[in-house]
Amino acid sequence: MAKSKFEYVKQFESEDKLLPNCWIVVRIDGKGFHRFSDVHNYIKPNDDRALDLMSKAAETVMEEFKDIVLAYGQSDEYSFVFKKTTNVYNRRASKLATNVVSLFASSFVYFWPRYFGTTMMQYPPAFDSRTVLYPTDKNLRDYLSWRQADCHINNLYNTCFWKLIQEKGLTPAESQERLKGIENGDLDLSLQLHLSGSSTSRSQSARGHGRGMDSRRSPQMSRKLTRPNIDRLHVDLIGEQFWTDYPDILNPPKR
Ligand SMILES: Nc1nc2c(ncn2[C@@H]2O[C@H](COP(=O)(O)OP(=O)(O)O)[C@@H](O)[C@H]2O)c(=O)[nH]1
Ligand SMILES: [Mg+2]
Repeated sequence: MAKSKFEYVKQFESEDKLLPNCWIVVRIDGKGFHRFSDVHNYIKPNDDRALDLMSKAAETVMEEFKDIVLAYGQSDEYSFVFKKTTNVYNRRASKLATNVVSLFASSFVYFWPRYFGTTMMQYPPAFDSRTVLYPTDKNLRDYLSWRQADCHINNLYNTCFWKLIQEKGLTPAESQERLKGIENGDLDLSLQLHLSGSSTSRSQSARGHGRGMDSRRSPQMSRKLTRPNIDRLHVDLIGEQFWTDYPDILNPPKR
């Protein structure tokens, strides 16, 4: 068929194919969730309904994209790790980022009533998305450690901040002042779940399955989710144990 004279405009589209042989991480993050969480009366500092809804949306993304080997989430963000050899959307960065984030956002809205009951959503939330390449396994593990360390630090601070307000009657300004200059190591709290964030792994042959999970959340965490091989875990990603228990994540079996 003859091409129209307008066809040339296609040349303005830029090529954004990601390098081969690298881990692809797509990270999504809620836009203005400081306000969104306030407007919807999220429990401070951690609202389990919100965290569970985020994990449900992440699982929906994993059901659609079979090449995601691991997802890690905390607060209003989620990271999705695609296996190195994935060829989904021909590794086009914008296709990957936009499809993941739009499915995540629509799932967040779709499943909202399941987690928030009669609490109405007051306005439509938005999420941003980016793709990042990690050439080595170490880079990937360091990336996940970075996000989990961020989760620890924020939770230590937030938990102390809100405890001083809720239990000691301080104002937010007084609480902030009190915590100024205190080292993270001194904020000694046993909040394993909230400190760890949520990981969702696709494990074909996890050795020692179930180890390292937080027992306080055991009914939920030991539950098999919609797809039989997607598990919701609350584990330490920084140490060695998780990677020993789930060797398939870094070395997915060939299909
Ligand atoms: N109260 C509460 N707030 C949360 C929770 N999860 C996320 N948030 C809020 O969401 C914000 C997310 O951080 P960030 O992405 O940096 O801020 P944003 O630019 O406003 O989205 C946090 O600072 C909190 O205000 C939660 O479980 N409870
Ligand atoms: Mg945000």
